[in-house]
Amino acid sequence: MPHKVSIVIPAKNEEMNIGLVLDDLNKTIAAISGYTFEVIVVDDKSSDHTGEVSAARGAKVIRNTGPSGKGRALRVGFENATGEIFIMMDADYSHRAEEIPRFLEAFQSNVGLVIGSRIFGGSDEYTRVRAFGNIFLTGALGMFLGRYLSDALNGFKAFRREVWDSFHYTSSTFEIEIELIANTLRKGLSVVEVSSHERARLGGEPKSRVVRHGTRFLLRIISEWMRNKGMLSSNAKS
Ligand SMILES: Nc1nc2c(ncn2[C@@H]2O[C@H](COP(=O)(O)OP(=O)(O)O)[C@@H](O)[C@H]2O)c(=O)[nH]1
Ligand SMILES: [Mg+2]
Repeated sequence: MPHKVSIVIPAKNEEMNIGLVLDDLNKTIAAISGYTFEVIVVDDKSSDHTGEVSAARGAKVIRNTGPSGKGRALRVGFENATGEIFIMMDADYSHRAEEIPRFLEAFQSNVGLVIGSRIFGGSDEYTRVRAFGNIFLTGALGMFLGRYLSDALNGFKAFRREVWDSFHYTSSTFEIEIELIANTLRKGLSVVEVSSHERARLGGEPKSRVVRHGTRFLLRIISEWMRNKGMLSSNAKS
């Protein structure tokens, strides 16, 4: 039986980009053998045609009817995903679907999570502030959680279903990147990186804010560390 892969794309007001993202994705997955795929777009009360554009390209569109946020949207998407491997990628055309085979090939026996690294692959979107923030936060994650990576924060990730199923996730926004890494390590699985090139967002407005979300990343790193030390209650599913 081929492995089933669920690709989950959080999208808020991305009508300018999501069509091209899904065109590339559909072309890529059609050429990959040995796996079956489902594509889920989680639309979050978009005021444009994100949902319609996605459905027209064959994606399963799920609406996040609760409060908005990338983390909340991804949680809704994973909850509805039926694959054994989950991939998350952005709707703004910054992640390259052609790299997906590289992520899938990285799943050796004990690998739980694969991260696309912009340090190896380069980024067209990095400002100095963003680059510094990413290096600082990725270093802080290494110090607190004991796994030194090059690019913890990239939203292009693939992970085993058990990394999702074994825990109750609570992230509302972008800090879900940290929660995924912490839970993979907690499960005793390894986190590896593959080279990934980030394009600049094609159109529309970015939703992340350096200070607001940078602070959330840091607080999340510290709270995951406290959880490891037993200072916070466990988030494992009973
Ligand atoms: N569904 C949903 N998606 C979101 C939300 N905020 C951000 N995203 C999506 O998350 C991805 C990354 O967001 P982006 O604004 O490009 O931030 P970046 O991380 O700075 O590149 C994009 O696909 C966005 O559409 C949200 O509140 N709801
Ligand atoms: Mg982006």
